[in-house]
Amino acid sequence: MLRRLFVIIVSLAFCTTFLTIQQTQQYKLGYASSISMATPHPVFLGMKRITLMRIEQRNKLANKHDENSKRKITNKISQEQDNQRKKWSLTRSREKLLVPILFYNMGPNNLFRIFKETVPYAKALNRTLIIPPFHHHPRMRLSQEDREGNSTSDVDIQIFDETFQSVVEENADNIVDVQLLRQYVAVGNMKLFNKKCGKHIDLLVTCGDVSGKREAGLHHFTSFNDITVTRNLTVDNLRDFTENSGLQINLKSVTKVSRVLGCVGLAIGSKCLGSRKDWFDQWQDISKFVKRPVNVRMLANRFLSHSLKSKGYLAVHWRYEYEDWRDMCKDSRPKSVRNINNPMCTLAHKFTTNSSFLHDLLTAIETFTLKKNLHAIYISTPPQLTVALDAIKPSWPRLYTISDIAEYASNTDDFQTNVFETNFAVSFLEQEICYRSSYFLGSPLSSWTQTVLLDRVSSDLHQHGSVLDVISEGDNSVYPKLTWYFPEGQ
Ligand SMILES: Nc1nc2c(ncn2[C@@H]2O[C@H](COP(=O)(O)OP(=O)(O)O)[C@@H](O)[C@H]2O)c(=O)[nH]1
Ligand SMILES: [Mg+2]
Repeated sequence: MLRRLFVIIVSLAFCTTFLTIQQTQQYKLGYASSISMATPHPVFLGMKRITLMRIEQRNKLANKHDENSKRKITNKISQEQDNQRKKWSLTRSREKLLVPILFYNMGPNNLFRIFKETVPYAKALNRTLIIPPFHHHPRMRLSQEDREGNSTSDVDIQIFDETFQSVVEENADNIVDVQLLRQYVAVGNMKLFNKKCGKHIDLLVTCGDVSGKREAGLHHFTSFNDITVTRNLTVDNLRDFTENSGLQINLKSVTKVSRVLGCVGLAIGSKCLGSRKDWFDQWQDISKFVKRPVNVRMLANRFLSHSLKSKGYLAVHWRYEYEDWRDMCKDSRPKSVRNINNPMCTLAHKFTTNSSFLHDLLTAIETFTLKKNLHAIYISTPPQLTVALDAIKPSWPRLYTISDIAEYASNTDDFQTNVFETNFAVSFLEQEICYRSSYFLGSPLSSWTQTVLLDRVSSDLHQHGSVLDVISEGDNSVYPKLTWYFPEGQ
Protein backbone atom coordinates (compact mmCIF):
# COMPACT_ATOMS: atom_id res chain seq x y z
CA MET A 1 0.00 0.00 0.00
CA LEU A 2 2.74 2.42 1.07
CA ARG A 3 4.72 1.51 -2.03
CA ARG A 4 1.71 2.25 -4.30
CA LEU A 5 1.14 5.67 -2.58
CA PHE A 6 4.82 6.52 -3.06
CA VAL A 7 4.61 5.67 -6.78
CA ILE A 8 1.51 7.88 -7.22
CA ILE A 9 3.16 10.89 -5.48
CA VAL A 10 6.34 10.52 -7.57
CA SER A 11 4.28 10.27 -10.81
CA LEU A 12 2.27 13.40 -9.97
CA ALA A 13 5.39 15.41 -9.15
CA PHE A 14 6.97 14.26 -12.39
CA CYS A 15 3.98 15.35 -14.50
CA THR A 16 3.72 18.80 -12.84
CA THR A 17 7.42 19.55 -13.33
CA PHE A 18 7.22 18.44 -16.94
CA LEU A 19 4.22 20.67 -17.70
CA THR A 20 5.90 23.73 -16.15
CA ILE A 21 9.06 23.22 -18.18
CA GLN A 22 7.10 22.88 -21.41
CA GLN A 23 5.11 26.06 -20.83
CA THR A 24 8.19 28.07 -19.97
CA GLN A 25 9.88 26.84 -23.13
CA GLN A 26 6.93 27.89 -25.25
CA TYR A 27 6.97 31.42 -23.88
CA LYS A 28 10.71 31.70 -24.32
CA LEU A 29 10.44 30.49 -27.87
CA GLY A 30 7.56 32.37 -29.29
CA TYR A 31 5.93 35.14 -27.42
CA ALA A 32 8.33 37.99 -26.80
CA SER A 33 6.72 40.95 -25.04
CA SER A 34 5.71 43.14 -27.98
CA ILE A 35 4.92 40.39 -30.42
CA SER A 36 1.56 38.87 -31.15
CA MET A 37 0.74 36.16 -33.64
CA ALA A 38 -2.67 35.95 -35.22
CA THR A 39 -2.31 32.20 -35.80
CA PRO A 40 0.24 30.09 -33.95
CA HIS A 41 3.29 29.40 -36.01
CA PRO A 42 3.25 25.82 -37.40
CA VAL A 43 6.49 25.08 -35.57
CA PHE A 44 4.69 25.83 -32.31
CA LEU A 45 1.69 23.74 -33.36
CA GLY A 46 4.13 20.90 -33.97
CA MET A 47 5.68 21.40 -30.54
CA LYS A 48 2.28 21.46 -28.87
CA ARG A 49 1.44 18.16 -30.49
CA ILE A 50 4.67 16.66 -29.28
CA THR A 51 4.08 18.03 -25.78
CA LEU A 52 0.59 16.50 -25.54
CA MET A 53 1.88 13.23 -26.84
CA ARG A 54 4.60 13.25 -24.24
CA ILE A 55 2.17 13.89 -21.39
CA GLU A 56 -0.28 11.21 -22.47
CA GLN A 57 2.45 8.71 -22.99
CA ARG A 58 4.20 9.49 -19.75
CA ASN A 59 0.92 9.14 -17.84
CA LYS A 60 0.46 5.72 -19.33
CA LEU A 61 4.04 4.98 -18.47
CA ALA A 62 3.60 5.95 -14.83
CA ASN A 63 0.55 3.70 -14.50
CA LYS A 64 2.27 0.72 -15.94
CA HIS A 65 5.63 1.19 -14.09
CA ASP A 66 7.25 -0.21 -17.17
CA GLU A 67 10.87 0.95 -17.42
CA ASN A 68 11.28 -0.80 -20.69
CA SER A 69 8.39 0.88 -22.48
CA LYS A 70 9.51 4.22 -20.92
CA ARG A 71 12.78 3.86 -22.77
CA LYS A 72 10.95 2.84 -25.96
CA ILE A 73 8.62 5.83 -25.74
CA THR A 74 11.48 8.24 -25.07
CA ASN A 75 13.13 6.92 -28.20
CA LYS A 76 9.88 7.31 -30.13
CA ILE A 77 9.56 10.92 -28.96
CA SER A 78 13.03 11.87 -30.08
CA GLN A 79 12.41 10.03 -33.34
CA GLU A 80 9.18 12.06 -33.75
CA GLN A 81 11.11 15.27 -33.04
CA ASP A 82 13.70 14.29 -35.61
CA ASN A 83 10.97 13.61 -38.13
CA GLN A 84 9.39 16.98 -37.44
CA ARG A 85 12.73 18.70 -37.81
CA LYS A 86 13.45 16.86 -41.05
CA LYS A 87 9.99 17.68 -42.38
CA TRP A 88 10.50 21.38 -41.73
CA SER A 89 13.96 21.44 -43.12
CA LEU A 90 12.75 19.60 -46.20
CA THR A 91 9.91 21.96 -46.95
CA ARG A 92 11.41 25.12 -45.59
CA SER A 93 15.16 25.16 -46.08
CA ARG A 94 14.91 26.63 -49.59
CA GLU A 95 16.43 30.05 -50.28
CA LYS A 96 15.16 32.55 -47.72
CA LEU A 97 13.39 35.50 -49.30
CA LEU A 98 12.05 38.80 -47.99
CA VAL A 99 9.34 40.61 -49.95
CA PRO A 100 8.79 44.29 -49.11
CA ILE A 101 5.04 44.83 -49.11
CA LEU A 102 4.09 48.01 -50.95
CA PHE A 103 0.85 49.83 -50.30
CA TYR A 104 -0.83 50.10 -53.68
CA ASN A 105 -2.52 53.39 -52.95
CA MET A 106 0.50 55.60 -52.29
CA GLY A 107 2.60 57.54 -54.79
CA PRO A 108 5.79 55.97 -56.17
CA ASN A 109 8.09 58.07 -53.98
CA ASN A 110 6.40 56.82 -50.85
CA LEU A 111 6.78 53.29 -52.18
CA PHE A 112 10.49 53.92 -52.69
CA ARG A 113 10.81 55.16 -49.16
CA ILE A 114 9.26 51.94 -47.90
CA PHE A 115 11.46 49.87 -50.18
CA LYS A 116 14.56 51.65 -48.88
CA GLU A 117 13.40 51.15 -45.31
CA THR A 118 13.17 47.40 -45.94
CA VAL A 119 16.68 46.98 -47.40
CA PRO A 120 18.57 46.82 -44.06
CA TYR A 121 16.15 44.22 -42.72
CA ALA A 122 16.76 41.86 -45.63
CA LYS A 123 20.44 42.06 -44.72
CA ALA A 124 19.87 41.69 -40.99
CA LEU A 125 17.58 38.70 -41.52
CA ASN A 126 20.05 37.22 -44.02
CA ARG A 127 17.42 36.97 -46.75
CA THR A 128 17.28 37.62 -50.47
CA LEU A 129 15.54 40.94 -51.04
CA ILE A 130 12.79 40.76 -53.64
CA ILE A 131 12.27 43.87 -55.77
CA PRO A 132 8.48 44.21 -55.73
CA PRO A 133 6.52 45.56 -58.70
CA PHE A 134 6.01 49.34 -58.41
CA HIS A 135 3.03 51.07 -59.91
CA HIS A 136 3.51 54.32 -61.82
CA HIS A 137 1.86 57.55 -60.72
CA PRO A 138 -1.45 57.39 -62.64
CA ARG A 139 -1.84 61.15 -62.97
CA MET A 140 1.68 61.90 -64.08
CA ARG A 141 2.09 60.68 -67.61
CA LEU A 142 4.04 61.96 -70.59
CA SER A 143 1.86 63.12 -73.45
CA GLN A 144 2.89 60.06 -75.47
CA GLU A 145 1.94 57.62 -72.70
CA ASP A 146 -1.30 55.82 -73.32
CA ARG A 147 -3.82 57.50 -71.03
CA GLU A 148 -6.06 54.45 -71.03
CA GLY A 149 -3.24 52.21 -69.90
CA ASN A 150 -2.67 48.72 -71.20
CA SER A 151 -5.01 46.13 -69.84
CA THR A 152 -2.53 43.36 -69.00
CA SER A 153 -0.38 45.11 -66.44
CA ASP A 154 -2.69 47.79 -65.10
CA VAL A 155 -3.72 48.15 -61.50
CA ASP A 156 -6.47 50.33 -60.02
CA ILE A 157 -4.88 53.03 -57.89
CA GLN A 158 -6.95 55.17 -55.62
CA ILE A 159 -5.79 58.75 -55.21
CA PHE A 160 -7.94 60.44 -52.59
CA ASP A 161 -11.49 59.77 -53.72
CA GLU A 162 -10.83 58.81 -57.34
CA THR A 163 -9.65 55.55 -58.86
CA PHE A 164 -7.18 55.55 -61.76
CA GLN A 165 -5.64 52.85 -63.87
CA SER A 166 -1.88 52.66 -63.58
CA VAL A 167 0.87 50.62 -65.21
CA VAL A 168 2.84 48.31 -62.94
CA GLU A 169 6.58 48.17 -63.44
CA GLU A 170 7.78 44.59 -63.05
CA ASN A 171 11.27 44.83 -64.49
CA ALA A 172 13.57 45.23 -61.46
CA ASP A 173 16.23 46.91 -63.63
CA ASN A 174 13.79 49.75 -64.30
CA ILE A 175 13.29 50.25 -60.58
CA VAL A 176 16.74 50.17 -59.05
CA ASP A 177 20.38 49.44 -59.96
CA VAL A 178 20.14 45.73 -59.20
CA GLN A 179 23.83 44.90 -59.70
CA LEU A 180 24.90 47.62 -57.30
CA LEU A 181 22.39 46.58 -54.66
CA ARG A 182 23.71 43.01 -54.95
CA GLN A 183 27.00 44.24 -53.53
CA TYR A 184 25.15 44.82 -50.26
CA VAL A 185 22.47 42.15 -50.12
CA ALA A 186 21.25 39.19 -52.20
CA VAL A 187 18.59 40.47 -54.61
CA GLY A 188 15.90 38.72 -56.64
CA ASN A 189 12.95 39.74 -58.73
CA MET A 190 9.30 38.82 -58.48
CA LYS A 191 9.82 35.90 -60.86
CA LEU A 192 12.22 34.39 -58.31
CA PHE A 193 9.64 34.87 -55.59
CA ASN A 194 6.93 33.26 -57.69
CA LYS A 195 9.21 30.33 -58.54
CA LYS A 196 10.56 29.68 -55.04
CA CYS A 197 7.47 30.52 -53.06
CA GLY A 198 4.68 29.70 -55.49
CA LYS A 199 3.27 33.23 -54.88
CA HIS A 200 2.95 32.30 -51.24
CA ILE A 201 4.17 34.14 -48.14
CA ASP A 202 4.70 31.82 -45.15
CA LEU A 203 4.87 34.65 -42.66
CA LEU A 204 3.85 38.27 -43.10
CA VAL A 205 5.51 40.52 -40.53
CA THR A 206 3.47 43.67 -40.05
CA CYS A 207 5.37 46.35 -38.19
CA GLY A 208 3.91 49.47 -36.56
CA ASP A 209 0.52 50.78 -37.54
CA VAL A 210 -0.91 49.23 -40.71
CA SER A 211 -4.55 50.20 -40.57
CA GLY A 212 -7.08 52.14 -42.64
CA LYS A 213 -5.65 53.29 -45.96
CA ARG A 214 -2.43 51.34 -45.49
CA GLU A 215 -4.28 48.14 -44.73
CA ALA A 216 -6.33 48.61 -47.90
CA GLY A 217 -3.11 49.28 -49.88
CA LEU A 218 -1.54 46.11 -48.47
CA HIS A 219 -4.52 43.96 -49.51
CA HIS A 220 -4.48 45.57 -52.91
CA PHE A 221 -0.78 44.67 -53.29
CA THR A 222 -1.25 41.04 -52.32
CA SER A 223 -4.38 40.53 -54.38
CA PHE A 224 -2.97 42.26 -57.49
CA ASN A 225 0.19 40.15 -57.30
CA ASP A 226 -1.84 37.03 -56.49
CA ILE A 227 -0.03 36.48 -53.21
CA THR A 228 -1.46 34.33 -50.44
CA VAL A 229 -0.33 34.60 -46.83
CA THR A 230 -0.35 31.75 -44.31
CA ARG A 231 0.41 33.52 -41.08
CA ASN A 232 0.73 37.01 -39.71
CA LEU A 233 3.09 38.29 -37.08
CA THR A 234 2.53 41.76 -35.69
CA VAL A 235 5.39 43.67 -34.09
CA ASP A 236 5.25 47.16 -32.62
CA ASN A 237 8.55 48.22 -34.13
CA LEU A 238 11.77 46.95 -35.63
CA ARG A 239 14.09 49.61 -34.30
CA ASP A 240 16.54 47.16 -32.89
CA PHE A 241 19.05 46.02 -35.38
CA THR A 242 21.90 48.18 -34.27
CA GLU A 243 23.90 46.63 -31.47
CA ASN A 244 23.71 49.58 -29.13
CA SER A 245 20.03 50.46 -29.42
CA GLY A 246 19.06 48.31 -26.45
CA LEU A 247 15.82 47.39 -28.18
CA GLN A 248 16.83 44.09 -29.61
CA ILE A 249 13.80 42.02 -28.80
CA ASN A 250 11.75 42.52 -31.94
CA LEU A 251 14.21 41.72 -34.67
CA LYS A 252 15.59 38.81 -32.67
CA SER A 253 12.11 37.45 -32.29
CA VAL A 254 11.28 37.95 -35.96
CA THR A 255 14.53 36.16 -36.81
CA LYS A 256 13.69 33.33 -34.43
CA VAL A 257 10.14 32.88 -35.62
CA SER A 258 11.01 33.09 -39.31
CA ARG A 259 14.28 31.14 -39.19
CA VAL A 260 12.95 27.99 -40.82
CA LEU A 261 10.63 29.75 -43.25
CA GLY A 262 11.48 30.37 -46.88
CA CYS A 263 9.12 33.20 -47.78
CA VAL A 264 8.64 36.15 -45.48
CA GLY A 265 6.92 39.47 -46.23
CA LEU A 266 7.55 42.73 -44.38
CA ALA A 267 4.93 45.48 -44.25
CA ILE A 268 6.33 48.64 -42.68
CA GLY A 269 3.61 50.71 -41.07
CA SER A 270 3.84 54.09 -39.41
CA LYS A 271 5.76 54.23 -36.13
CA CYS A 272 7.65 51.07 -37.07
CA LEU A 273 11.15 52.45 -37.36
CA GLY A 274 11.63 54.54 -34.26
CA SER A 275 13.98 57.48 -34.28
CA ARG A 276 14.65 59.02 -37.68
CA LYS A 277 18.19 59.82 -36.62
CA ASP A 278 19.00 56.24 -35.61
CA TRP A 279 17.60 54.97 -38.88
CA PHE A 280 19.52 57.56 -40.84
CA ASP A 281 22.81 56.81 -39.05
CA GLN A 282 22.83 53.26 -40.32
CA TRP A 283 21.27 54.16 -43.70
CA GLN A 284 24.15 56.45 -44.62
CA ASP A 285 26.48 53.48 -45.17
CA ILE A 286 23.85 51.50 -47.07
CA SER A 287 22.58 54.31 -49.32
CA LYS A 288 25.56 54.08 -51.69
CA PHE A 289 24.22 50.66 -52.79
CA VAL A 290 20.66 51.85 -53.42
CA LYS A 291 20.70 53.92 -56.60
CA ARG A 292 18.43 54.70 -59.50
CA PRO A 293 18.47 52.46 -62.63
CA VAL A 294 21.73 52.32 -64.58
CA ASN A 295 20.38 53.78 -67.85
CA VAL A 296 19.02 56.80 -65.98
CA ARG A 297 22.29 57.46 -64.16
CA MET A 298 24.32 57.03 -67.28
CA LEU A 299 22.19 59.49 -69.25
CA ALA A 300 22.29 62.06 -66.42
CA ASN A 301 26.06 61.73 -66.28
CA ARG A 302 26.57 62.22 -70.01
CA PHE A 303 24.14 65.10 -70.26
CA LEU A 304 25.75 66.94 -67.34
CA SER A 305 29.26 66.62 -68.68
CA HIS A 306 28.20 67.42 -72.25
CA SER A 307 25.73 70.30 -71.79
CA LEU A 308 26.65 71.81 -68.46
CA LYS A 309 30.34 70.95 -68.86
CA SER A 310 30.19 69.73 -65.28
CA LYS A 311 29.68 73.31 -64.08
CA GLY A 312 28.05 74.05 -60.74
CA TYR A 313 24.27 74.38 -61.16
CA LEU A 314 21.19 75.04 -59.12
CA ALA A 315 18.42 72.43 -59.35
CA VAL A 316 14.85 73.41 -58.55
CA HIS A 317 11.97 71.07 -57.98
CA TRP A 318 8.63 72.75 -58.67
CA ARG A 319 5.92 70.24 -57.72
CA TYR A 320 2.93 72.58 -57.83
CA GLU A 321 0.90 71.77 -60.91
CA TYR A 322 -2.80 72.33 -61.00
CA GLU A 323 -4.26 68.98 -62.08
CA ASP A 324 -3.14 67.34 -58.86
CA TRP A 325 -3.25 70.34 -56.52
CA ARG A 326 -6.75 71.40 -57.43
CA ASP A 327 -7.77 68.11 -55.85
CA MET A 328 -6.07 69.10 -52.59
CA CYS A 329 -8.13 72.27 -52.35
CA LYS A 330 -11.57 71.16 -53.47
CA ASP A 331 -14.58 71.95 -51.31
CA SER A 332 -15.03 68.39 -50.08
CA ARG A 333 -11.68 68.54 -48.24
CA PRO A 334 -11.73 69.47 -44.56
CA LYS A 335 -11.31 73.21 -44.03
CA SER A 336 -8.11 72.75 -41.99
CA VAL A 337 -6.52 70.84 -44.90
CA ARG A 338 -7.68 73.44 -47.43
CA ASN A 339 -6.16 76.18 -45.31
CA ILE A 340 -2.74 74.54 -45.51
CA ASN A 341 -3.04 73.70 -49.20
CA ASN A 342 -4.62 76.89 -50.56
CA PRO A 343 -1.40 78.92 -51.02
CA MET A 344 0.08 76.09 -53.13
CA CYS A 345 -3.12 75.73 -55.14
CA THR A 346 -2.88 79.43 -55.98
CA LEU A 347 0.74 79.02 -57.10
CA ALA A 348 -0.16 75.94 -59.16
CA HIS A 349 -2.94 77.83 -60.90
CA LYS A 350 -0.73 80.84 -61.65
CA PHE A 351 2.10 78.76 -63.10
CA THR A 352 0.19 77.93 -66.28
CA THR A 353 -2.27 80.83 -66.45
CA ASN A 354 -0.19 83.87 -65.56
CA SER A 355 2.93 84.49 -67.64
CA SER A 356 4.16 87.34 -65.45
CA PHE A 357 4.09 84.95 -62.46
CA LEU A 358 6.39 82.57 -64.30
CA HIS A 359 8.65 85.48 -65.21
CA ASP A 360 8.84 86.63 -61.56
CA LEU A 361 9.48 83.09 -60.38
CA LEU A 362 12.41 82.65 -62.78
CA THR A 363 13.80 86.08 -61.90
CA ALA A 364 13.85 85.17 -58.20
CA ILE A 365 15.48 81.83 -58.96
CA GLU A 366 18.11 83.39 -61.23
CA THR A 367 18.98 86.01 -58.61
CA PHE A 368 19.44 83.22 -56.08
CA THR A 369 21.63 81.28 -58.55
CA LEU A 370 23.95 84.21 -59.07
CA LYS A 371 24.12 84.85 -55.34
CA LYS A 372 25.31 81.26 -54.91
CA ASN A 373 27.93 81.76 -57.64
CA LEU A 374 26.40 79.11 -59.84
CA HIS A 375 26.21 79.13 -63.62
CA ALA A 376 23.11 77.24 -64.66
CA ILE A 377 19.61 76.34 -63.49
CA TYR A 378 17.82 73.04 -63.99
CA ILE A 379 14.08 73.16 -63.31
CA SER A 380 12.29 69.89 -62.75
CA THR A 381 8.50 69.71 -62.84
CA PRO A 382 5.70 67.19 -63.31
CA PRO A 383 5.17 66.55 -67.05
CA GLN A 384 2.09 68.80 -67.31
CA LEU A 385 4.28 71.88 -66.80
CA THR A 386 6.95 71.32 -69.43
CA VAL A 387 4.92 73.07 -72.14
CA ALA A 388 4.75 76.32 -70.13
CA LEU A 389 8.46 76.14 -69.33
CA ASP A 390 9.47 75.39 -72.90
CA ALA A 391 7.48 78.40 -74.09
CA ILE A 392 9.54 80.86 -72.05
CA LYS A 393 12.88 79.01 -72.16
CA PRO A 394 14.40 80.92 -75.14
CA SER A 395 14.48 84.09 -72.98
CA TRP A 396 16.43 82.35 -70.20
CA PRO A 397 19.79 81.13 -71.50
CA ARG A 398 20.87 79.74 -68.13
CA LEU A 399 17.79 77.55 -67.89
CA TYR A 400 17.75 73.81 -68.62
CA THR A 401 14.79 71.44 -68.54
CA ILE A 402 13.95 67.86 -69.46
CA SER A 403 13.54 68.97 -73.09
CA ASP A 404 17.28 69.66 -73.25
CA ILE A 405 18.08 66.16 -72.05
CA ALA A 406 15.60 64.64 -74.51
CA GLU A 407 17.22 66.58 -77.33
CA TYR A 408 20.71 65.57 -76.25
CA ALA A 409 19.68 61.89 -76.05
CA SER A 410 18.02 61.95 -79.48
CA ASN A 411 21.15 63.46 -81.06
CA THR A 412 23.53 60.98 -79.50
CA ASP A 413 23.78 57.99 -81.82
CA ASP A 414 25.55 55.66 -79.45
CA PHE A 415 23.05 56.21 -76.71
CA GLN A 416 20.00 54.00 -76.89
CA THR A 417 17.59 54.67 -74.09
CA ASN A 418 13.99 53.91 -73.28
CA VAL A 419 13.98 56.55 -70.55
CA PHE A 420 11.58 58.81 -72.43
CA GLU A 421 8.83 56.24 -72.75
CA THR A 422 7.29 56.81 -69.30
CA ASN A 423 7.28 59.53 -66.69
CA PHE A 424 8.21 56.83 -64.16
CA ALA A 425 11.67 56.79 -65.79
CA VAL A 426 11.79 60.53 -66.63
CA SER A 427 11.02 61.29 -63.02
CA PHE A 428 14.05 59.19 -61.96
CA LEU A 429 16.18 61.05 -64.48
CA GLU A 430 15.17 64.45 -63.13
CA GLN A 431 15.72 63.27 -59.55
CA GLU A 432 19.22 62.19 -60.53
CA ILE A 433 19.90 65.67 -61.97
CA CYS A 434 18.58 67.30 -58.78
CA TYR A 435 20.57 64.88 -56.63
CA ARG A 436 23.82 65.85 -58.36
CA SER A 437 23.29 69.61 -58.25
CA SER A 438 25.47 72.01 -56.28
CA TYR A 439 22.40 73.44 -54.58
CA PHE A 440 18.88 72.04 -54.45
CA LEU A 441 15.67 73.99 -53.96
CA GLY A 442 12.82 71.62 -53.10
CA SER A 443 9.04 71.83 -52.83
CA PRO A 444 7.61 71.56 -49.32
CA LEU A 445 5.03 68.76 -48.89
CA SER A 446 6.34 66.79 -51.88
CA SER A 447 7.54 63.20 -51.48
CA TRP A 448 9.50 63.60 -54.73
CA THR A 449 11.51 66.38 -53.06
CA GLN A 450 11.96 64.21 -49.96
CA THR A 451 13.49 61.44 -52.06
CA VAL A 452 16.06 63.86 -53.46
CA LEU A 453 16.76 65.33 -50.03
CA LEU A 454 17.31 61.92 -48.45
CA ASP A 455 19.64 60.87 -51.27
CA ARG A 456 21.61 64.10 -51.00
CA VAL A 457 21.92 64.14 -47.23
CA SER A 458 22.93 60.45 -47.31
CA SER A 459 25.81 61.50 -49.59
CA ASP A 460 26.73 64.38 -47.26
CA LEU A 461 25.29 67.02 -49.58
CA HIS A 462 23.70 69.60 -47.32
CA GLN A 463 23.17 72.56 -49.66
CA HIS A 464 19.41 72.80 -49.93
CA GLY A 465 16.41 75.01 -49.20
CA SER A 466 12.77 75.63 -50.06
CA VAL A 467 11.84 77.08 -53.44
CA LEU A 468 8.91 78.79 -51.68
CA ASP A 469 11.32 80.68 -49.41
CA VAL A 470 13.19 81.94 -52.48
CA ILE A 471 10.10 83.18 -54.31
CA SER A 472 8.38 84.73 -51.32
CA GLU A 473 11.03 87.45 -50.74
CA GLY A 474 11.18 87.28 -46.99
CA ASP A 475 7.50 86.80 -46.16
CA ASN A 476 7.18 83.04 -46.31
CA SER A 477 4.72 82.71 -43.43
CA VAL A 478 1.85 81.46 -45.60
CA TYR A 479 3.85 78.51 -46.91
CA PRO A 480 4.73 75.26 -45.17
CA LYS A 481 8.39 74.78 -44.28
CA LEU A 482 10.66 72.32 -46.00
CA THR A 483 10.88 69.77 -43.23
CA TRP A 484 12.44 66.37 -43.50
CA TYR A 485 10.00 63.52 -43.11
CA PHE A 486 11.72 60.62 -44.88
CA PRO A 487 12.01 58.05 -43.38
CA GLU A 488 8.84 57.94 -41.40
CA GLY A 489 10.13 57.84 -37.85
CA GLN A 490 8.70 58.56 -34.45
N1 LIG B 1 9.24 64.04 -64.33
C1 LIG B 1 8.86 64.53 -63.15
N2 LIG B 1 7.84 63.97 -62.49
C2 LIG B 1 7.51 64.50 -61.28
C3 LIG B 1 8.17 65.62 -60.71
N3 LIG B 1 7.60 65.90 -59.53
C4 LIG B 1 6.61 65.02 -59.36
N4 LIG B 1 6.55 64.17 -60.41
C5 LIG B 1 5.58 63.08 -60.61
O1 LIG B 1 4.54 63.29 -59.69
C6 LIG B 1 4.40 62.17 -58.83
C7 LIG B 1 3.91 62.64 -57.50
O2 LIG B 1 4.90 63.33 -56.79
P1 LIG B 1 4.85 63.43 -55.22
O3 LIG B 1 3.42 63.62 -54.81
O4 LIG B 1 5.83 64.45 -54.77
O5 LIG B 1 5.37 62.00 -54.73
P2 LIG B 1 4.68 60.56 -54.78
O6 LIG B 1 3.21 60.75 -54.99
O7 LIG B 1 4.98 59.88 -53.48
O8 LIG B 1 5.38 59.84 -55.92
C8 LIG B 1 5.74 61.47 -58.87
O9 LIG B 1 5.63 60.10 -58.59
C9 LIG B 1 6.17 61.73 -60.30
O10 LIG B 1 5.56 60.80 -61.16
C10 LIG B 1 9.24 66.17 -61.46
O11 LIG B 1 9.88 67.14 -61.07
N5 LIG B 1 9.54 65.59 -62.66
MG1 LIG C 1 2.01 62.16 -53.92
